[in-house]
Amino acid sequence: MKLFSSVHDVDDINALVKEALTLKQHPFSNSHLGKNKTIALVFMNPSLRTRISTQKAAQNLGMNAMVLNIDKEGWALELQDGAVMNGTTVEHIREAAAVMGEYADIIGLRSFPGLVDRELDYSEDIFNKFVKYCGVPVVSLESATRHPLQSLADLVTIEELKTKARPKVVLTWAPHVKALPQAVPNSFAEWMCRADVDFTIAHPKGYELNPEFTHGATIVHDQETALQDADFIYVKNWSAYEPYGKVLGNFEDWLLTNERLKITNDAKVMHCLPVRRNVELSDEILDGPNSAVVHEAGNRVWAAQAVLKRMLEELD
Ligand code: AN0
Ligand code: CP
Repeated sequence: MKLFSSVHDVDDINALVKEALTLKQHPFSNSHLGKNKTIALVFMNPSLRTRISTQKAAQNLGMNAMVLNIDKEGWALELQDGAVMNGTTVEHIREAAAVMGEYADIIGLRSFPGLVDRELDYSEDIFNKFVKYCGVPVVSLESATRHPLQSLADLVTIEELKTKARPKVVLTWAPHVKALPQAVPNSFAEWMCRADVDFTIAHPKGYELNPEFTHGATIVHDQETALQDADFIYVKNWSAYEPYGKVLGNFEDWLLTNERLKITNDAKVMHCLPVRRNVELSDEILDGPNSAVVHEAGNRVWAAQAVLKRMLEELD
């Protein structure tokens, strides 16, 4: 694997899930694969889980991991081709990415969307430029429109915790105080539409995701209807796709409660984290027996390790 930016970069998602679960049982079974290999984890935005789980995954494979918070510790990057750089930007992504490619065998990149220009965000301008100029395999640590390591960890979690062959999985929108990217729900939907699950998306009217990601899902605008007999509930806020990046209203009644869990099949509740308590998810759910959020975050290591293993196996 030379690129991990979406589900489209994976031939067989079930095999990758299986690989992650095998690595969870035997974390150090491939610890020679990454000997003398280096991964650079480049962050243009904050992170807790992605940064540490990917670092740990790399270490389990015997790699060296270097982390650069380029937004805080690097030079201000210019992204425009042909720019006359007489303003605040100090270094062009052409040189910055190429130089990092000299130091690393694999690069991980996190680059959130601006949520202003939809066309620009959905063209994955920053991520694609980085891939083009760095010249080494790249793994997405969440780009403008997708978060594939999260989605793989989510699928691993569902595979582990499911109690029937084809569970019902519901992605539900939740309230938030800020405009958040569509990357996590886009990506989750894209993976679930290819997994062996019965997949429903619930959101208030106006929060429709780009249909490119949701093709094949059942989409409803009533949370209660969606939750009927659900085995997994994936809670996430996102801003509108149209009008792009906007918060359309509070919809406080979309906050999941224990009362609402009663109509589910004792559903496990998932969230990628970080979560705002009592805004996106209630204390009673997060502290209750149905919460799978910490378990899910733990699986980020095995998802990252499965992907890095595939990349290391194909390094020149
Ligand atoms: C980010 C998002 O919603 O994409 C990162 C989630 C992993 N969340 C926030 O900015 C709170
Ligand atoms: N879920 C996730 O990607 O968390 P971080 O933003 O903390 O990396």
